Amino acid sequence: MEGIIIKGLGGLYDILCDGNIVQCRARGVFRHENITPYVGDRVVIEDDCIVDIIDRRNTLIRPPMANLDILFIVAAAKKPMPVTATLDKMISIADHKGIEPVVIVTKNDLDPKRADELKEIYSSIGVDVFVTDPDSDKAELLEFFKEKCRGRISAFSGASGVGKSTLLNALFPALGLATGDVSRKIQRGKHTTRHVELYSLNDLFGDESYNGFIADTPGFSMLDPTIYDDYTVDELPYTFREFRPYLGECKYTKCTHTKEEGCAILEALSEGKIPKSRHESFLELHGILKNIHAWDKK
Ligand SMILES: Nc1nc2c(ncn2[C@@H]2O[C@H](COP(=O)(O)OP(=O)(O)OP(=O)(O)O)[C@@H](O)[C@H]2O)c(=O)[nH]1
Ligand SMILES: [Mg+2]
Ligand SMILES: [Zn+2]
Repeated sequence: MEGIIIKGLGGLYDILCDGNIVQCRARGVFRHENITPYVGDRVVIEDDCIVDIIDRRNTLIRPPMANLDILFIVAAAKKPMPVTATLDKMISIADHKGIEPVVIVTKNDLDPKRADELKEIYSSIGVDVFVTDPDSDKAELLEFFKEKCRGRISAFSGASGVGKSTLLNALFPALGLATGDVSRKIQRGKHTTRHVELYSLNDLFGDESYNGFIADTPGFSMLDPTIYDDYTVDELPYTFREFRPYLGECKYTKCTHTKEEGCAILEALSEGKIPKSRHESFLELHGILKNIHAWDKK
């Protein structure tokens, strides 16, 4: 039988199989081969055991998921403070893996000016952006789900406390997800959501032909270093979508787009065609990836 993993906790997996949920363990061979089944994996099961993982389209380390089509990158306008470097890392990783990034800015009520700035930055690079707060009209976002998420796997991801579960509840009240506070002193979420779980949009929309899933995921702490699994410093510029028109236009073919004269990216930056915060994130990622690369070569 074939199914899709909708939840995995402590080595026990919930697999949606012909409309039923079957609990399975993974066959030992996966452990020996160091392969972890992920939520989103399509799997073959036999006797309550996962015996095969069907070829994945992609995997993410954070959130740990397979076969993602759309990544909703959620940031709060305030509380916790938005970190554009984190958003940019996530967009870079999503773009590299063929996952469509969509930005959602929550808590517009707390800082509408910052929410606007974020909307401006990400709209300007061609990413869909939604701005929300508890009183905002969710019809446009629901419409987006109905149009874009049919037959697809999508996930809400972002720092702890930005309001991922709160927004999912507002969109789909039947979910009834637990939500938590943001600590006043350190302005960080309390890691309320503890596991990745896929929810069937068939159930949520009451449409058996819909065939899509949305996941809530645990928020990460903002200090977490991002783990890079599969791209190098040379590929990095291509994962910044607004850089692409300028790549190949620099004076030096080995231009790193960090400080060289005659750099087309730096020129576009100075002309305001590339948002400043995006290039700052690029520099940060460049610094990290350069060192990983050097380390790998040793
Ligand atoms: N003012 C305001 N508060 C919000 C908004 N959205 C969420 N919150 C509050 O933010 C806090 C955290 O919300 P959660 O939905 O638990 O956040 P989360 O992103 O799911 O957090 P983790 O599960 O820890 O990753 C709760 O107290 C929510 O009520 C918003 O738009 N405006
Ligand atoms: Mg949550
Ligand atoms: Zn350059």
